[in-house]
Amino acid sequence: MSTESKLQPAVDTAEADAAVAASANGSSSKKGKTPVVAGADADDPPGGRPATAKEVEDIMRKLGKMDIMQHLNQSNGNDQKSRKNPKDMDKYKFWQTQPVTRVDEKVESNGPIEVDKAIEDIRQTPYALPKDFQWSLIDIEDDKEAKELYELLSLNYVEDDDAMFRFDYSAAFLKWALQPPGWKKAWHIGVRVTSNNKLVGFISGIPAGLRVRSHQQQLVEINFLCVHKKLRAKRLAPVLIKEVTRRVNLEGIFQAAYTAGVYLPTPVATCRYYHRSLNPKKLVETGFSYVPRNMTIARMIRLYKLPETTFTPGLRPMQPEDVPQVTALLNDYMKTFPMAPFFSESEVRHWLLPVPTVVFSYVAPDAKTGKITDFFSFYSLPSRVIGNALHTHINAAYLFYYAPKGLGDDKEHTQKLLKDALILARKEKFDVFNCLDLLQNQGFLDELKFGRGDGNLHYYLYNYRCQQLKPEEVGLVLL
Ligand code: MYA
Repeated sequence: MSTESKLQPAVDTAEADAAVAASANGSSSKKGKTPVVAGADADDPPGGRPATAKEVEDIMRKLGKMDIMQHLNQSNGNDQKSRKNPKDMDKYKFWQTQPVTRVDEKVESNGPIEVDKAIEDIRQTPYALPKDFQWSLIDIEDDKEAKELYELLSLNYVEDDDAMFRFDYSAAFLKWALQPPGWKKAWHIGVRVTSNNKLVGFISGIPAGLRVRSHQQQLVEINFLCVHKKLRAKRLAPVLIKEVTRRVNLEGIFQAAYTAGVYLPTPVATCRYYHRSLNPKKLVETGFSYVPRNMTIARMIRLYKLPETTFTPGLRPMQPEDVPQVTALLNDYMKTFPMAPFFSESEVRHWLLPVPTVVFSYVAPDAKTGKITDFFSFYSLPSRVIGNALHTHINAAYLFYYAPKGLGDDKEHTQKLLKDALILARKEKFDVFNCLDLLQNQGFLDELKFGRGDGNLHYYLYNYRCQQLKPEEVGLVLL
């Protein structure tokens, strides 16, 4: 995962006002659809009716329209423009030298851009760093080094466009994220200042299996690229990327997948973040979300209130003996998406068995057969709130992999399952539940009162040409 997003602010227009007013008055413009009345939750306080799902949908849709207007207004050459939009290919000094799809290229077929190199043709020595810096592999099993990496990222990693929030991956999370089956220390690459040994740069690769349409293969997922704030714009990032590429190539791998908030040549898909408030008061206090006009905080609290108990019979935390069934269920579900990972049992054991404070996974068995029919997971990625007097962090849960009964063919069933994920996340004291518009997520975003975020997440493939995919064709979820 590589972009910070917060709830999109409403633009102050008559249309948005009307939408919010409709919700606040309880008036509805719905026609024909079965209303899922949020106010039906038994524990909803008396004295005000929360908006129906359709009303919320209308508000969200209208706010979505505002989003397009905001982006049009933004493209007047401000600082963010070159990061958010494509440049001419010859302006990408580094990326134009790499085997990636060009921004102006019309992709007719899918496949590698460059043929695999023979091992003896791969550079054997590390790329040169600027004077005063040296390479240093990070031993993520060592608590002291994991803490050094945590500190680099917690002060220098991804922020939202307004520099209000910064991802704060915990050290326990980083250990989990960097040590799946087949992980290699050689792919956890740090840069230190030679004189004082301070860690100032990092990039990582982990092994993974990915299928793109009918083709499947092993590749690497690249993540946690970071350069200390004081060393930005000095072309260190291209050196880190070339070094990880060299080290991955030495293991006979020539393709990679990665995500970023910035626009690079050239996304295979562009997804959007969505946020479901669980603790609206705190989110408003931190500036993550806002109180729309004609809405009050009390009303927002009612709007986002969740039941105390889950709906799905038998829902329980995933256990080691569930691994074979979850692997089969998840792989079957993943096959329904044109770009999706495939998992071995040991990968499912690593990625999906619960890890306290890091990843939360639940399964639901069929009442008669005991066979697992449903599964979902979410992970914990707090964001540091920059310069807020009341709060230091927002506790965010991110939807990870899931597999609903019947491969998601019953939309209402999937909605209920994901509502259970919200209920459990709230019980774990998360403030917000985030997800992208990939997988079948678009089928529950409105009904479960998610709001559109202000961040895009672009998906990229290295050395693999691929016709563009829609968000709902993406099954890959990166951390
Ligand atoms: S995405 C998360 C990235 N990290 C952050 O956003 C944290 C905060 N930012 C920083 O730490 C720095 O700004 C970074 C850039 C390090 C991002 N991915 O050194 P520079 C290009 C790829 O002067 P800096 C994640 O982790 C930029 O277009 N390239 O810039 C996935 C320009 O190239 P060009 C990026 O700001 C990473 C050049 O770098 C990114 O000091 C996947 C400028 O370098 C970016 N996010 O440092 C990496 N941002 O001139 C690719 C900027 O061409 C993996 N740039 O425009 C590729 C596959 C490798 C393995 C292959 C195996 C086969």
